[in-house]
Amino acid sequence: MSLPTPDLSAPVVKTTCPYCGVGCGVLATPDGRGGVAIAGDPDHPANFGRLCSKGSALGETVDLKDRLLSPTVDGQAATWEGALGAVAGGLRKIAEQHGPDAIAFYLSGQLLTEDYYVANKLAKGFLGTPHVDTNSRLCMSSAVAAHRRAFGSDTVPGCYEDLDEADLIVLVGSNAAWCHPILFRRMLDARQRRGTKIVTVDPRRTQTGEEADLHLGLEPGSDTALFSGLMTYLAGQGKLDGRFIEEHTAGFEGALERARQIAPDVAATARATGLAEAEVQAFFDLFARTERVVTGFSQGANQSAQGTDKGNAIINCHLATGRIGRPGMGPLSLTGQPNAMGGREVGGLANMLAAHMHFAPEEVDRVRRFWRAPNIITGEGMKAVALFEAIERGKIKALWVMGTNPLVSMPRADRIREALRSLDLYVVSEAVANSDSARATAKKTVLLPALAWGEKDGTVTNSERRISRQRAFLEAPGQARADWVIMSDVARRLGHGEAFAYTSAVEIFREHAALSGFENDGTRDFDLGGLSEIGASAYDRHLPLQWPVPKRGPEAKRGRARLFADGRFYTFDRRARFVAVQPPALAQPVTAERPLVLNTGRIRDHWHTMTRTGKSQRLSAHRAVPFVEIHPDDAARYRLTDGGFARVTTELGEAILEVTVTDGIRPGSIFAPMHWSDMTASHGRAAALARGIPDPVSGQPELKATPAAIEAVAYRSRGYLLTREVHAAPAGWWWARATVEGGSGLLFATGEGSREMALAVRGMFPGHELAEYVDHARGLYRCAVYAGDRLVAALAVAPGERRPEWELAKGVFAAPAIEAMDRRSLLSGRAATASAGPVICACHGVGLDTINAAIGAGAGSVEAVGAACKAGTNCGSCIPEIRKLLPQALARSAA
Ligand SMILES: Nc1nc2c(c(=O)[nH]1)N[C@H]1C(S)=C(S)[C@@H](COP(=O)(O)OP(=O)(O)OC[C@H]3O[C@@H](n4cnc5c(=O)[nH]c(N)nc54)[C@H](O)[C@@H]3O)O[C@H]1N2
Ligand SMILES: Nc1nc2c(c(=O)[nH]1)N[C@H]1C(S)=C(S)[C@@H](COP(=O)(O)OP(=O)(O)OC[C@H]3O[C@@H](n4cnc5c(=O)[nH]c(N)nc54)[C@H](O)[C@@H]3O)O[C@H]1N2
Ligand code: SF4
Ligand SMILES: [Mo]
Repeated sequence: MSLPTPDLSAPVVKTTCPYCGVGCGVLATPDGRGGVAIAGDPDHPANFGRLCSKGSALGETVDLKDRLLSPTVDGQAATWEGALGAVAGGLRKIAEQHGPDAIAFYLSGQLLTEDYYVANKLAKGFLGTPHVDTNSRLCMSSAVAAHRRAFGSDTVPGCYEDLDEADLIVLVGSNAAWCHPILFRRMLDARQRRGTKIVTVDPRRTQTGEEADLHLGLEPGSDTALFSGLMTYLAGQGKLDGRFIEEHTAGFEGALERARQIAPDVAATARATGLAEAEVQAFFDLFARTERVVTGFSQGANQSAQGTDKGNAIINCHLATGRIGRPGMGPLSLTGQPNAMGGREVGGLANMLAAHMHFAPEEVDRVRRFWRAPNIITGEGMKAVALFEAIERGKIKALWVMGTNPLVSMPRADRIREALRSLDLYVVSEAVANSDSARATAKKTVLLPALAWGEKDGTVTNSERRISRQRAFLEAPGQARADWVIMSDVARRLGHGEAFAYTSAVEIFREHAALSGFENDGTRDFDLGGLSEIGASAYDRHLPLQWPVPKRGPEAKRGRARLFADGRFYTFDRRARFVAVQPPALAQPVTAERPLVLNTGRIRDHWHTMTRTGKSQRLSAHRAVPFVEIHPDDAARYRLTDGGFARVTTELGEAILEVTVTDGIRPGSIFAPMHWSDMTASHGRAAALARGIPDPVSGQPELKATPAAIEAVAYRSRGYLLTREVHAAPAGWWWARATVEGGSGLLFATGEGSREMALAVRGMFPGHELAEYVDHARGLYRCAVYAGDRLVAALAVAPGERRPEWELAKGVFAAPAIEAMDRRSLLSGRAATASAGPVICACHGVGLDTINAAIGAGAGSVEAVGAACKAGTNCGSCIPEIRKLLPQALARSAA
């Protein structure tokens, strides 16, 4: 078939950031040579021109290095004909032999709505397998379940403008300063403009907590006690909205009674959450006396064995005060992925059918008729955790993974890798060739090259139900194809050509919109009926629009910012439901053997498994190695030192991580980022250590609280190696890889001394000129490798206690030509000029030492620091860190 060709004549293309659920508008200006200049879109209502560090660095991630550019079958290059034949043939055979429900799809909130729609339709209507789930199970499914229990539908009631108009913003289990940076800036703006108070609820004091007016560092997993206590308190203080409860809700009495049992008063709440009474009292007072409250919640709530109850405990407090659907108030689920919402809209979760419809017989029949589906499914499929367990048991014979990297991001990932081997067919649609999941193998393994951001066309929906366009501005590279094109081709080979005869994304969008409006008449929240006849040029010009967009009525063209202002919900009696929640309990208590609670999550500048942000040297500078955060008391107990190494062990395996000692974490807890994989580190896959016990309602696995043990690990030497091309680390090293300007950097630790290292290095670069500094008595070795005048590698080895500082060498390595002075400083390890220190501001590459120097020289505010050294003046993601440095540096210079 002929593929849609992007219009490359327009110099500036309006598109949407492919990272978080804020959904910022991006202006992309391709340079015609495969590169692109990136700016924020001033007209986009999610960001009004701003971009965070990740969005700003998008231009550094579009090169074709590491890309999967042609199909492969069992590791051998294949034609599309061959690869698609293998997929279609395999699926047909497995369906015939074992039934269609031996086939599973594992999709992603990073697919475009059009891709997602086609996957869902193919699996649930035509192949006839219900086993379609997505990484959104690990991400948003508890919020979905909480919405459905409370509202009868998966509806986000409010919008971003509510943050501008709130007087109190409560953030529960959200590190928005790092994970939703542009929304967080909006919250800080509200504070500046109208004095909005910000409260954070998180066992860790993150950068978000640092910025908050009140930080509640509660015990892991105790959120239902906090919000039960709040409900009890609001009732006791006469702060409930009796009329709203009476007219628009059901189940209040039971929920309040349960809340009173869990947390009868402030003191009991404090005990159950490990907070001080005064903190609890301050929060309750603030909530009680402030009408305009938005409660944002994210993974500290969702990724929990009580995730759904946490969501409902929050929603209960909003329903009880009638603070929903009106400007400046409401619960607001902060979605993670760029199209977490779009996936829910098409029905990508195993417990949904399509277009926010489930499995009532009339819904199944409606979807069947609309699709003219020969094999419509009639009930729910397995959710992610159960689905991968079914692979282990041999029940699933074929798995198609699309747009996600489960061998890094699924709990129990090491077990899953083993299980995949026994699959008869394992298909991976990927943009990169070397992701951990693309390198796994089964009896038959097919890799299909997918178009990536900038090359593909379609829509995404952000946290506030706003549908925006992603537009292509680069040529399709190699043989890569859009995911929907690939799937439609497979459908055709299976004899379903007519139902998948799409020739462009807009045709799919129209069908998706039409299904949402089909026999709807206001009975379902999700309705894009008004867009079901959108023409190709209107779709191309499509402006960001918030659903519902029904066919008739005032919202037909404009969409709608808020729902539920009329107090009418999507339950059968149109009343919202209070939910009686469970008292807090961790899914797995800690034991003497595993006494710590392992919490996992994100850092500022990396996205998930780093297949994209890992390409950017700017984004790799902020945190270059996988690490574990631990409280000073625990560090002392386990004899760990800041900057040293620790082995973190759970029942699932182990990781070796650099230790960060911080009082931002509670004693008894440790935190490790989820980002490092086998691609980027030797022992850094912290995400795989999670046990992932699912929430009983949503099936979302617990990823924030796995019992763990920790112990110190000592290496004799540590060092760095900078090379022009990626250099494989010798077996036996601990290593982490980061992209640096001009090449690739390896930070390593080994059991060898400087003497052995010197010998090894000489063998690594035969035929090159080596300049060395050797001091084996002190365990030091430094070496610069030249090819003529060109610096091709630089290495330093030092005793194992601390990582040798590499900022200076990185600076020399980045320079196009090397000066004599630089040659000397590479070997001496001392800068000819002052070093900038570790990078704080990724956009302008400003280091810690530079910022401290600016403060020392009199810059007394974030703005003054920006004026002095540019730090924090582009995306602002580092402003919280700069603000934290201010008092420290001022105190130092005063002393
Ligand atoms: N930089 C960056 N931004 C991202 C992403 C990324 O990879 N990198 N990913 C995106 C995606 S898909 C998602 S889902 C979002 C996630 O965004 P967030 O949910 O903000 O991020 P996390 O770091 O996963 O977890 C948030 C916080 O939950 C806290 N927490 C742990 N246990 C508990 C608990 O029991 N109660 C409470 N109240 N809090 C707890 C953790 O300490 C952590 O600070 O970020 C999105 N944005
Ligand atoms: N322990 C622990 N585990 C976690 C979490 C946690 O907090 N702790 N968070 C969970 C959450 S919230 C999430 S969202 C997941 C995220 O985890 P994943 O979804 O596994 O992470 P990504 O790295 O975003 O994977 C996306 C993959 O799709 C590929 N890709 C990019 N563009 C395209 C495209 O257009 N088409 C196709 N077919 N492929 C493409 C990328 O190269 C990449 O390999 O991790 C979950 N796992
Ligand atoms: S906040 Fe950052 S990562 Fe999220 S959409 Fe905006 S620019 Fe992209
Ligand atoms: Mo997520």
